[in-house]
Amino acid sequence: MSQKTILVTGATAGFGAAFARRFVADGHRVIATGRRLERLESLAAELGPNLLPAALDVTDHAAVANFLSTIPQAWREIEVLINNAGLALGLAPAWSANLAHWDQMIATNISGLVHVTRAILPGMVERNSGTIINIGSVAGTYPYPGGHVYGSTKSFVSHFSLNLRADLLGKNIRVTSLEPGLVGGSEFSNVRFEGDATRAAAVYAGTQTLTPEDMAETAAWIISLPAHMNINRIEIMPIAQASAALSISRAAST
Ligand code: NDP
Ligand code: 8X3
Repeated sequence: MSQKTILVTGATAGFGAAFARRFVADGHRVIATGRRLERLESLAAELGPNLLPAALDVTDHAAVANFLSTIPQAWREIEVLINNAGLALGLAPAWSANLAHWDQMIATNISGLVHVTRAILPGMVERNSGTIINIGSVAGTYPYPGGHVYGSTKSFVSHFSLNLRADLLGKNIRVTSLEPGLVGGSEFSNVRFEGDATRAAAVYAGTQTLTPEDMAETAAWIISLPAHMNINRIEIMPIAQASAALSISRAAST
């Protein structure tokens, strides 16, 4: 196995921290980014010199554009980019949802992801080598009440990934949209419900969810595949989840 330099966005919690732990354990070097630098420094203390902590808010377009120039030269040839930073905010119906929440989801899950991609991709093209894993969601394929903008940002992630492949045809650069269902053990629902721990815990109550480590296992598999193999999209649910959402309102009068 050759050592790769891997950039993970949103490595302060959940999937991102699990990616960092798994990739370092597998012998790779990880640039762990996010807004909460103290979390990244704790990861560095835990994982040693193969973890480079670097604060990066993906919605700060100037910081993203300058990012490579701010890290040591020896870490700038990114072989794997994991576009993981993302969030859902709220579950209110579209007519009463908080517009600031919608803006923040779009700024993070769409604009942030494309700006990071645009900053890292030219180096991959120059070297004719690289793998990008974009973290989508089953919410990008299956609608659910209150999912409106969050789900649509993840539809964007899936289709952007396929479109990148169209541009990259003929180059040795892989792009995958990794689309999980219910994953516990992260801060996702705490963020969605703005710190309401009881409501967040209820999302995972009485069921066996996927885990951030399952996501890391999947990403480790994707990057370990022979270079000619590209996983375009991969959708994963826990056995306890299925799509069964088509519904009919019977309340209308005839
Ligand atoms: P967490 O809330 O645990 O982690 C989200 C990460 O994103 C944090 O590290 C956070 O870091 C980072 N982040 C948020 N906003 C920004 C920003 N502006 N700039 C940089 N980093 C940011 O959630 P998960 O680990 O569960 O989610 C990871 C990804 O997986 C997300 O894209 C999510 O949509 C997706 N997903 C999650 C599922 C689940 O059920 N948990 C299922 C399907 C997809 P910080 O706050 O320090 O900046
Ligand atoms: C996270 C999964 O179903 O909560 O993307 O939207 S879901």
